[in-house]
Amino acid sequence: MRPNGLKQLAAAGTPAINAWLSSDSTYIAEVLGHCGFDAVTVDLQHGQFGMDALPSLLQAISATPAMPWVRSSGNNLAEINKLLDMGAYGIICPMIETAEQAQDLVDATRYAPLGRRSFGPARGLLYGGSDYLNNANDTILVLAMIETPTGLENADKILQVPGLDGIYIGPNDLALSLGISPALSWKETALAEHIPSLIKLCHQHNKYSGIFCSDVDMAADMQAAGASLVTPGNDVQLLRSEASQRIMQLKEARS
Ligand code: 3PY
Ligand code: MG
Repeated sequence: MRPNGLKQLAAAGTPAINAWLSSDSTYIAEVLGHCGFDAVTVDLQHGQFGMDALPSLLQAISATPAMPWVRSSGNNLAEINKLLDMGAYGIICPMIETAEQAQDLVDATRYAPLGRRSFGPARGLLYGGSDYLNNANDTILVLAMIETPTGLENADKILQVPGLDGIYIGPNDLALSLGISPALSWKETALAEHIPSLIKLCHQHNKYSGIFCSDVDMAADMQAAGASLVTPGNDVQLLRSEASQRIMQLKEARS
């Protein structure tokens, strides 16, 4: 089976850099995949598109060196089975709060005996290779999002669920649910304590830690804190930030 580059990076202790696709443009998906990101994650939770957009987005990412990942819209076995069958090599599942919910996620993503994933890998076979069935459980990365106080409280138990590779921290929902404005810098809030503790906990359990970052400075801090994977903003944030920067530069050059 095609190896999962993200697992190889983690084994070497090298942090991965992940792109986040909130639009349904196959062109943008392909461009991001050629930029040097290790993975491109299609956001089915907040992206403004439905499941029908997924096959072409995953095909576009598969035409690049980046690994095709998806954030599912929820912890739903039928949806997650389909995403894997379409060739997703990583699943990030939002709002996991308990070990039982993490077990449901494992059930949806792993073939028996680890889980209850149904057989029908379709495009997974084309992208992964003919030995997909025997190697999918060990190759595909599965991350549970920790983004609520209950998830935070249960993180230790969640990380002990067999078949789960690790967690992906959602700092915006975590801030919101802790009564903190997501507009504040994480460094000025209780997140400054919670986020590094979560990453440390993953190291203690030898598990994977990913995190969404609002900007490149936060992503650099998270790399330094030992995160396995950082997402330095989504596609639209990258576009806005570069466009604003160029406009500002041209306006300043006038004076
Ligand atoms: C969060 O920060 O809550 C996220 O879900 C990031 O996408
Ligand atoms: Mg969230």
